[in-house]
Amino acid sequence: MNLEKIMSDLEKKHPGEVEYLQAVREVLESIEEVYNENPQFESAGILERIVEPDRVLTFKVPWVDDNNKVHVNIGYRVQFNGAIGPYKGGLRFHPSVNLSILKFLGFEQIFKNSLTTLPMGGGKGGSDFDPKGKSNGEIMRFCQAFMLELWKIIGPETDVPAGDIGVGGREIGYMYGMYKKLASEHTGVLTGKGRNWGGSILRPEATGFGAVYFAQEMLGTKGLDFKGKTVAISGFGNVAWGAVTKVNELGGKVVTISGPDGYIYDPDGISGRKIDYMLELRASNQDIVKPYSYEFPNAQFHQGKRPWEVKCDVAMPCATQNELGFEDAKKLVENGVMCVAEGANMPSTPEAINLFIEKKVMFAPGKAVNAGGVATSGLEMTQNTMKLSWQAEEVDIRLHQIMKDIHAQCEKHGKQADGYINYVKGANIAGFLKVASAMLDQGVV
Ligand code: NDP
Ligand code: 2IT
Repeated sequence: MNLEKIMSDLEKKHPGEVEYLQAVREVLESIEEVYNENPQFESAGILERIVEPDRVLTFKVPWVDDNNKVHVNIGYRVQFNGAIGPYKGGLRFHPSVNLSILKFLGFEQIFKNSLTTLPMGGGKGGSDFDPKGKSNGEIMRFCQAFMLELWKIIGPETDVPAGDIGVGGREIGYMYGMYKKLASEHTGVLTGKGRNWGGSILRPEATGFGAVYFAQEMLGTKGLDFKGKTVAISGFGNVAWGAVTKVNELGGKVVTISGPDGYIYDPDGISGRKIDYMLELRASNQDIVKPYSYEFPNAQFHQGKRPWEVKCDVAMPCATQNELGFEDAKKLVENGVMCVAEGANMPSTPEAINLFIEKKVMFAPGKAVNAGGVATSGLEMTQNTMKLSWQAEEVDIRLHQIMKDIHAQCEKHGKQADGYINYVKGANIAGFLKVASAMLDQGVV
């Protein structure tokens, strides 16, 4: 593999798409060795084919606000790779959304979905729509206008979107309603549905729960667990909420959450009613965490800062991409962090990851750690196909087992001679091998 040549060709074709190029480089660096050991990959052009999306749909989303003003947003769906199953991946509504971000997320999703052991290809979509401060009616009209275009290319056996930043149960409901009306069918075309109309009971918690199950496996390799551990978490959205809940259940103490305005340090631990309060904060649609410090006076708000300066045993970035840089990683290492598990997608920069690996801190990437969300989406698809609804315990047992299996795959492909597990390498190699072998079986298509 001529990595630098592939990267420079890609850069020429996709100038300025920094997040996408960052995600591709990480995977290529990890798989270089196995790729070179298997010349059949090279002769089938696996790399050249896997780094380009199968197709990208871009569309206009016009909608009318409460004051009758017309707005136009851009909608996207990136169908990246369908070798092992229908395209599957979330929809992100955030003003920062662009093609580079959706291509990085869609590319990551290929390997993440492969790791889940379920038959799902990789995709991602979304819009630069900003849900912040919008009324319920505006959110509904936007979701309907978005689906008016998207429905043409999705389907339960073709492409199955779900939530991501800015898209939760409410948005999935509005989009599903419009799809059902247009397609005249009630099928599992989206996941994250309400539990009364085909949704999986544990889907809202699944990403955070799964992330903590994965971190538990990481700690387990050293004979440790969450009991008595201090945990720093970023974000206060869907993933952070599930993670905070599960860490508490397992006996750990979560001392931080964060928003774009700064972070909260709560030395007493974020538990009980405080976790419910996180949901209330989110529901306020303002996306700021500062009010937590008024509600719980022992907690301190640190304006414009990130939680990584706090002393902790375990760090779980659960907000967004590139939110943990080299300086943050340095502080975490200086403060004795033992385990970093990414709940978000690509939250650590390459420089931060390299430092963790160099210092032999246990570090695992989002595509392994947060795969419980899409895995539970896969279980929702299975239930929809069977027209059955499983109890929470059944879903939780399966989710937990899938996270253990993903950990075992990472260990198998990432364990070094000195015993250190390079989860980045392990996750990328395991995820890649399955997709690449499916692509070989199916010919050049
Ligand atoms: P949510 O929308 O529920 O929460 C994300 C929140 O984090 C937003 O309110 C956003 O605020 C805030 N945020 C954005 N940037 C930062 C930042 N730099 N520091 C702190 N907070 C920030 O999203 P999710 O919880 O669903 O997603 C979080 C991450 O997890 C994303 O990377 C997503 O891709 C990933 N993920 C989500 C899954 C899911 O099932 N939902 C599954 C797997 C991964 P603002 O809008 O103001 O920027
Ligand atoms: O990044 C992700 O894995 C998600 N946002 C969830 C995707 C899904 O299809 O459930």
